[in-house]
Amino acid sequence: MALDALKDVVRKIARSSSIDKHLVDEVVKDIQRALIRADVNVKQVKEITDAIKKRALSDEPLKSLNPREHIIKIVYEELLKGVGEGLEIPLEKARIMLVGLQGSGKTTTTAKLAKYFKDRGMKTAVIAADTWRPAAYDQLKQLAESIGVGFYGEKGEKDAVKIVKKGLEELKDYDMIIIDTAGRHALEDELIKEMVEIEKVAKPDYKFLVLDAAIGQLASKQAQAFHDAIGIDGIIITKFDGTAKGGGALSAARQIQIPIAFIGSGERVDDLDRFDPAGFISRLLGMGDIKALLEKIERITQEEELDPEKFLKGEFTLKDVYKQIEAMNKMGPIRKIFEMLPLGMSVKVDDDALEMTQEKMKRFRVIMDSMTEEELLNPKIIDGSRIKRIAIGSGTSPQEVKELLKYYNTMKSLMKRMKKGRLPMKGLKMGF
Ligand SMILES: Nc1nc2c(ncn2[C@@H]2O[C@H](COP(=O)(O)OP(=O)(O)OP(=O)(O)O)[C@@H](O)[C@H]2O)c(=O)[nH]1
Ligand SMILES: [Mg+2]
Repeated sequence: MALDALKDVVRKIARSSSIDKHLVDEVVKDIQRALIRADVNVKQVKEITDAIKKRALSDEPLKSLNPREHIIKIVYEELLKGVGEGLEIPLEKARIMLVGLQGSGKTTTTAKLAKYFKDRGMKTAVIAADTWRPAAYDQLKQLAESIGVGFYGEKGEKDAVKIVKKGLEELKDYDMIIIDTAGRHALEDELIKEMVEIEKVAKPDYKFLVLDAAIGQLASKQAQAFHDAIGIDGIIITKFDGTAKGGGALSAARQIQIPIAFIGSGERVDDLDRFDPAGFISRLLGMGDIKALLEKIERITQEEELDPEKFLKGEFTLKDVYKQIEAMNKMGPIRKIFEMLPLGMSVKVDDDALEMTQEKMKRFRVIMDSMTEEELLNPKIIDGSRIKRIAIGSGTSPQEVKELLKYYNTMKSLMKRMKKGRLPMKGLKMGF
């Protein structure tokens, strides 16, 4: 991703021996290049980098920061100004209507949102109001079933407005209702007419435009057109994972002054994050997003009935590991968790050791069943001969037992690192 180059900029500043005009020029050029490559609007790039340059050479540094931290803080603040606002949706009864062009990710995002609100304790349902694409009904129905939320749709019915009307009646006991609509190749009159009619019936509290990040700078034109046609309350950027041009959609939101509500970065129903500008920029710069990570841990440990304090301290035994694995699985791929840690704070591990599949989980469970109570509570005592015994007892191999132990140890140290990150950071202290 082009924006990843921003992490290198921060590294460069952090490693520089002194801060002078030469370094500032270099840094500004690097940032310009990164933003332009990411398809951020050129005028905006100039605004951001001009401001960084001006402030870097004239602002009086805060006493608590060294000159390097001072520059990083300026870069952070000016980029933050450049992305515009986020939109926090209170967990109250509401209706959300998604609109967007064909293939932008509406149906997938409908499911992701449903999961998001369900995970936060809301009684959630979705309505399949895309009567344009024949497979749309099945796609959403399947997704809704897999995440366990309510669903309403009428296979074969061509009148989307009728479906929405009926759906709202059927689903009146639900708190959060998300409506998936049809897309078209372009914003044609027919699509506008349908959107307006659905809106009249649905009376959504939020109309979200789903924007594919891969369209880069075209995003601003598209967003403006939808906004003019039906009025948009927020933007959801999708496919942020698969494109170098994500900066285009980010700057579009800023240009037309519509908040970004969520960012989708993967095909799984969990790959959706609320857009928190500070956390987002912090992550982009490699400074991590400890706040979001802790929120996530808090929520998941609650679900799994684990003690978040112990979890974070790495105080757990193999007995807890099964629950831990479940909890970690819910947090999404380990790679994404690492992205939330500041650079230098992340532990070096190979992804394979932590990537957990259902099958691996089952095997780990069988292995744990062959351990004694003592071994489960104090895994340190598991030596070579015990490994052999456990492997034979569980019908696995010593290799697999070792893999479980490695998993356990890595998890422990990862949690300890996170705990450290929770300590109040002075200024912008980072783990370089
Ligand atoms: N990598 C990635 N793929 C995504 C993301 N969101 C959606 N997709 C994929 O994009 C494709 C289109 O997604 P849909 O949700 O069907 O798009 P849609 O807007 O409903 O499309 P129409 O109903 O045809 O208008 C699917 O293959 C999704 O898996 C994302 O955030 N990242
Ligand atoms: Mg769809």
